[in-house]
Amino acid sequence: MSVEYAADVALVVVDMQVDFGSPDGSLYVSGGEETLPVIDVELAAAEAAGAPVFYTQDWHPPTTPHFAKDGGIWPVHCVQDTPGAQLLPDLRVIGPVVRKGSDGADGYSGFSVRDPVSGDTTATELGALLDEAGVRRVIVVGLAGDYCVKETALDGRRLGYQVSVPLGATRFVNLQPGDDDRAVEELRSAGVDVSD
Ligand code: VGL
Ligand code: ZN
Repeated sequence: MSVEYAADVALVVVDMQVDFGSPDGSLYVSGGEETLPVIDVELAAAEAAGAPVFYTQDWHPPTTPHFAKDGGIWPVHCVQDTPGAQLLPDLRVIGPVVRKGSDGADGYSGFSVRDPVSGDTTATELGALLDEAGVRRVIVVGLAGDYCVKETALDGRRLGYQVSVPLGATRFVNLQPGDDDRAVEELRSAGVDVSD
């Protein structure tokens, strides 16, 4: 276990969904399923310490500027109520699930979504849930390290939390070679505690 859990330390499990974490998923993140046992250890540690646990779920409508077919960059993935959008069957779920992207909004952070037309950002309920629980540190795990995990961690810093990302509990898309190293550098520059 990389981090000490406590009642004011939350574990945030990002987008551990079939389309990202299953080898036949439509936006499979290489090695994504290998994070399951690692995340399971984090879940057990969080649970034992009475630390709150939250999950995010990418939850897109069938048409959204997030998808390449509609002007974005991604293959169709995590469409609401489809099997690919389900949390991985082997993931233990012991806390609330925050969905993002539901109304066609874009963006990668678990804390906020962005209107693709106006660019306005709106908060998801994650920040309020963390504050209600009195959280000061957030441990961010899941998929993918260069998108939703990174943006959730960076937003967490902007919102004033201490943030940790244990690298064994994430995997990277690497659209461009080296995106993983660049993401780690960006996280560290923002004051995120990135550990192996
Ligand atoms: C994600 C690409 C597109 C992620 C979501 O969860 O990291 N990546 N949508
Ligand atoms: Zn998405």
